[in-house]
Amino acid sequence: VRTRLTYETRANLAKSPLAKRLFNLMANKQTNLCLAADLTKAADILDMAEKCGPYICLLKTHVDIVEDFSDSFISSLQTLAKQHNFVLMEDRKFADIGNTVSLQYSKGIYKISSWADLVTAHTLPGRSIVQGLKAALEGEERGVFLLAEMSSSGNLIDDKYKETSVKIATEGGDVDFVAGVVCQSSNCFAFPGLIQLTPGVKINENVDKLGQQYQTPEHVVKQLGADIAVVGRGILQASNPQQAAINYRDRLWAAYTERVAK
Ligand code: 5IU
Repeated sequence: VRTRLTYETRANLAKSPLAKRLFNLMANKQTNLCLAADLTKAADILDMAEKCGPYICLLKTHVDIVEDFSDSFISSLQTLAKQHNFVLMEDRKFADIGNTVSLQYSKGIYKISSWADLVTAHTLPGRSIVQGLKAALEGEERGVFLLAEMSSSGNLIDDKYKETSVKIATEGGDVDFVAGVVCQSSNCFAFPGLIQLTPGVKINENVDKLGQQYQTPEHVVKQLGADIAVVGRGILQASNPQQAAINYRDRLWAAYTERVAK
């Protein structure tokens, strides 16, 4: 089973160069924590990235919520990513036809493909979404995480949608672009070269007021099969975000080492 294999082993099985890089980074830096930097001021995101950078493998943005977005914000973020050795993911959740997502990925104000190592996409439009995203690239090393499940209560995804999403991630000519799957269960996919990203992680809380459902770090890694756990408000709203990041990192990493030791 993929969840019993180490990140080092899985790096060697990955078809996506980005997945390989991220698996190796996680193993070397000893962290499987992703910070969801859902803040609306550029300076606040950079401040969080600075404080939490040493403890995360991935920093996830929603760039369209940043009120003072600028090119210098992006270059500062890239500098921090290099300095602290983490990867950048724009959680754009692309969901349109190939031609449109190609434009949304590379054009407009955000020019996402120019800076985001990874992006997320819905599989609803079919595999043409992967082709569309790939078509926007000009040789940059990039990857996509495809959504196969969501953490929100009452979401419309059923088993068939989940299975077909995983097929898109694992079959066909574009699998070298698919770095992983966003999902909530260890039986979601079998191929060990893909990374499972799992949001909905918080200590001391089960839900928020808008449909989010939370699990503990230990549960998502050991029971749900998460390779990388996404934590947003659990860190952002803590009285000491850096200490919270250390705490989440420690618990997530311990859960991973127990998982692969069994
Ligand atoms: N996110 C989810 N659930 C999902 C997917 C993405 O929460 O199923 I796909 C995103 C939304 C937010 C982050 O950016 O992960 C979770 O933030 P909190 O830890 O603050 O709930």
